[in-house]
Amino acid sequence: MDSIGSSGLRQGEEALSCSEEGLPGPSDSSELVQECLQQFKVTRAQLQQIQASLLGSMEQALRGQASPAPAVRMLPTYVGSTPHGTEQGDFVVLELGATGASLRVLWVTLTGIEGHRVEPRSQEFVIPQEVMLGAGQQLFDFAAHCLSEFLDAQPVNKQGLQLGFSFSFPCHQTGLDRSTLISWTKGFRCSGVEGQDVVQLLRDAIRRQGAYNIDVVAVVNDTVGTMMGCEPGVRPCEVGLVVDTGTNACYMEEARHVAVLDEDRGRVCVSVEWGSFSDDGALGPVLTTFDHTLDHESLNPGAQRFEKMIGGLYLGELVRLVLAHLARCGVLFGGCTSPALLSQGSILLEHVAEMEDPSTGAARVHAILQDLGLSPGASDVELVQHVCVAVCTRAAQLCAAALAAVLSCLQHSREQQTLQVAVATGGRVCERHPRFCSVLQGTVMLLAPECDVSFIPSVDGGGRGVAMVTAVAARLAAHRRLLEETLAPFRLNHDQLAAVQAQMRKAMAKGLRGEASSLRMLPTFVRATPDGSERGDFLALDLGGTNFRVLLVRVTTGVQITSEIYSIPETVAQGSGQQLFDHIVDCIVDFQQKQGLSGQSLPLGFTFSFPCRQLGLDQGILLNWTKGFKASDCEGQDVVSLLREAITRRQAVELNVVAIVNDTVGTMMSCGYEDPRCEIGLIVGTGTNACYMEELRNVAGVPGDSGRMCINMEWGAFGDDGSLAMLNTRFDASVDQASINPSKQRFEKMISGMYLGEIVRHILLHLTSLGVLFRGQQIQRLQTRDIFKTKFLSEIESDSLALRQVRAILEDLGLPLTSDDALMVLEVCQAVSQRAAQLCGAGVAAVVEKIRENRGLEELAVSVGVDGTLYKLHPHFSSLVAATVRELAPRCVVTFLQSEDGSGKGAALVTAVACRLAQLTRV
Ligand code: 0WK
Ligand code: BGC
Ligand code: BGC
Repeated sequence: MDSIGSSGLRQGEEALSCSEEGLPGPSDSSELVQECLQQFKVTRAQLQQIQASLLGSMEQALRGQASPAPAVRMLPTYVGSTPHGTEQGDFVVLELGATGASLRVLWVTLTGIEGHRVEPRSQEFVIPQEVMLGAGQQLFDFAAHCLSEFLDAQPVNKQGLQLGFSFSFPCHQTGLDRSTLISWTKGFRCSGVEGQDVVQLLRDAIRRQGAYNIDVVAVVNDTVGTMMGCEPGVRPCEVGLVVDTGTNACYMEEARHVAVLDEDRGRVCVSVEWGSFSDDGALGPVLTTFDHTLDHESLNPGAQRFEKMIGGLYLGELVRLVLAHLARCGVLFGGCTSPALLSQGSILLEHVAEMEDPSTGAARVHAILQDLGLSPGASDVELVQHVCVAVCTRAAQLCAAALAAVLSCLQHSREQQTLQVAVATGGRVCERHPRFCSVLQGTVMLLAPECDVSFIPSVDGGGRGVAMVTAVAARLAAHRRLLEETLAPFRLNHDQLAAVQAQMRKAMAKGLRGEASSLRMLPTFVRATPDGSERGDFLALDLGGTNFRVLLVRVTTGVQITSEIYSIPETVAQGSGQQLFDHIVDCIVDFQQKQGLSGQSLPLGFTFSFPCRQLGLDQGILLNWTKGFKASDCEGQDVVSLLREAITRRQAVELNVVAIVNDTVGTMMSCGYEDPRCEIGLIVGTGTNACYMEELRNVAGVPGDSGRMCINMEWGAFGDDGSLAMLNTRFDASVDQASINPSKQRFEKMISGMYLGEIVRHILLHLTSLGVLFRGQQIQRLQTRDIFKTKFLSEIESDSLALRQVRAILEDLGLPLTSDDALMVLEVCQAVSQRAAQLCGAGVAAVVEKIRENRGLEELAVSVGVDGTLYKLHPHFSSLVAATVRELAPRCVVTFLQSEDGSGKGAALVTAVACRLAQLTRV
C-alpha cells in the first residue's frame, strides 16, 4: 500500500551537511521558529474571506459566468438523487485517482434492505510511476488488466456485469456515463486523455482486454461516491468531502441554479473541484514561501494551489520543506540536513499523521527522522511536531473554510435561514490524521454557526457509494426504459397524425352524406356569421361546460354582457330531466330578479353543449348525454320543449326561446362578431367538439345547394366505431370503462379536460405497479377517481414552475414523492397532454383542409374561435394544436381566436340574427 506523497514529486541529491556559520542564539531561534510557524497561522478573518471568496466563485461558476475565470469549476455530475436504500444488485467498482498511485477494484453487493450490508470484496493495485506519467492508453489498459485479474479471482456469475467507474479528477460530465477529463491533478499526467471521454477510454480498454463483457453504467467523482455511500440515516448525506491525496467536495444543488443544465427541475450533485481555487486576494495572504516552493516543484505548477495546501499528497512535502528550511537556519537538527531530508516526497502524510499522534507521536518522530538520516534532539522532536501541527491545522482550517462556503451555497439555494445537513467524509487524511477532522468540524461551526452539520465518516472509501450511483444509474436507466415503453403509445408521429386526419375526413364525408359515421355532422341551421347589424337585449343560457351561466347580452354597436354563474350539482345533472330543467328555470328567474328583468320576455338563446339533431334553430333533439350529464327522460327529446315545459311549470315566467346552439357554434359566432373570417368553432374544455361552415350542397338532409351552414361535427364521438383503436392505450380503456358512457366519446376521452387527469392517474398507478414511481408503493389517494384533476396538468407543465412547486402540487395530493418521481409525473402529464393537443390539431387540420378543398383554394386563410378551460389554461396545448395544424395543413393559414365572452354571447348573436331574419320575413 503506497503511502500518500510517493508519487508526483521529483527526488533529492547529496549526503548529511551541517551549516558552517554559528548557530543562532536561543532568542533568534525561537523568533526564527515563530516567524516560520506564524506563516501557517490563518486568522478567522482570513478564513472568512476565503469562505466568502470561494462562495462568490461557486455562485459565479453556477451561473456559468466565464470572466473573470471562476476559480472553482462546479461540475454537474448527473446524480440527481441521494440513495433510496432500495438499490440492489451486484456491481463492479473501479476506483482510479482517489488514492494516488493505486487503483482499487471492488465487488459490491447491495441488498436493498436498509441497514443490511454485505462487506465489499476489494483488491488494490499499485500503479507504476511510468504508467501514471505515460500514455493514457497504457493507464486504461492497466486498469482493464487489474479488472480482469480481480474478476478472475471472484467466485461470481460474470454475466451482465455492471461497472461504476470512480474517476477522481475534474471532468465535464454530459451524462451519468459520459465524462470528459478537463485536466489531470495530483500525481497523474498521462498523455492523450485530457479532453477525452474517460468512460469510452475504459470501455475501449475493456474491449481490448476482451476478458469480460462489462457494461460501464456510470462514472462518478470520488466525492460523489463518498456522499452516496453514507447510510441513509435520519437525513441523507447531501455533501461529500474527500481529503486524500487531493481534496474536493460535492453537494446536492437545485438543478435550476446550474446554468449549464437547461434543467429547471430537481436537484443535481455538483462536484465543486475546489482544489483549483486560487483567488490571490483571498489566498495570497495565507500562501507561504513553502507553498510557492512546493507548487514550483510540482508536476502542475500554478494549478491546484488550494489543493496543495490541504491534500495528503502535499502535507508531508510542506512539512519537509519547513524542516529543511529550519535545519538550514540552524534552529533544527543542529543545523544539519540529510539527502533524504532534502529529497522531495521523503516525508509522507502517514509520517505526519504518526508524528502528530498524541500518544506515540514523539517516538515516531524519532524513528522517522532517523530513517531520514537525521539524529533529532528532544527539542527537535517537539519542534517537528509543532511544524506538523501548524501545516495540518492550516490544512484542516482551509478545508473548513471551503466546506463552510459549500454550506452557505446550499443555504442560499434552499433559501433556508438555518440548514441541517449531513456531510459524508472520506479519504485517508480524514481517516488517519489524528486531529484533522476535529479541527475541521470546530472551524466549520465557527464559520457557519447557522448550520447544524453532522459528519458521517464513509465506511469504505466510497466504493459502496459508487455502486449506489451505478445502481441508481441502472435503476434510472431501467425506469426510463419502462417509462418510455409506457409513454411510447402517446408519442404520435407525423404518419399517425396524418392517418387520424385522413380518418376524420372520411368520417366527415360519410356523416355529411348521412351515412353511418362516428361523426354525426349535425346541421345547426346557422347559415351566416353575424354581420354587425344585430341589435337588442337577449337572454342566453350556457349549459354543458364547467359552469352553467345565465347571461344578459345587450347588442348595440358593441356587445355588453352581464352574467351569473350557477352550479349544476351532480345529483341534478344525473337526476331526472324535469329536475334539471326546473333547476335551469330557477336560475333564470333568480338572474332576472337580480337584473331587474322579472316579467320581461327577452328573446333567449340556449347554448346546450351536447349532441342534438336540430330540426330548426329552436328545435334540438338530444341524441345522448356526454361529459358528466345523465339526466333521465331527455335523450331523444327536444330540449327546447323540455325548457319551455319547465318555464310553463314555473307560472308567471315569460321566456321566448328563439334558438338552441351548440357551444362550438356559440363560440364561432362570438368570435365571428370580431373577425368575419372565423368560420370554425372549437371547444377543448370539459368535453371537446368543433363546428364549421360547410357548403350546403355537401349537407345531405338539408335542402338547398347554395350558401353555407354551420355543421356541429360532434367530433367527441370520433372513433366510437373503432376507427381509432390503433391509438387506444390500456389507460384509455380503463378511463372509458370507468366512465358513465363506456365506448362512447372515445376521441373526447383522449383529449378533453374531463378525462386527461384520469388517464394520467391510471398511468401513475401502472408505473407504481412497475416500481418505477413512489418506490412501487401503491398510494391510497391515487386509487380515488378524479383525484388527479386535469388542471394539475396545466399547473405541473407550466414553464415557470420549479420542480419543488410541482412536488408541492403532488404532495398536496398526498403523493409522497422524490424529485425523480416528480420529474416522471411531469413527463407523463406532458405525454398525455401532447397527444391530446396533437389529436385536436389533426382534427382541426381535417376541417380546414375540408374548407380549402370545398372552395377549391390553393391557400386558405381562416380563423378558429376557441373556448374551453383546457385550451385556455394549459401552458402548451394551444401552441401544440397550432403546430400540428401547420404540419398537417400547410396550405392553410389558421388563426386561433380565444373567445373572451364564451358562447353565451354567440347564442345571443344567433338569436339576434334569427330575430333580424324573422323581422325581415315579417316586413
Ligand atoms: C365556455 C363556453 C361554454 C363552453 C365552455 C367549454 O361559454 O359554452 O361549454 O367554455 O369549456 P369548459 O367550461 O368545459 O372548460
Ligand atoms: C480532483 C477531484 C477529486 C479530489 C479528491 C482532486 O485532485 O480534482 O476530482 O475529487 O482530488 O480525490
Ligand atoms: C358535446 C359537444 C360539446 C363538447 C364541448 C361534448 O361532450 O358532445 O356537444 O360541444 O362536449 O363542450
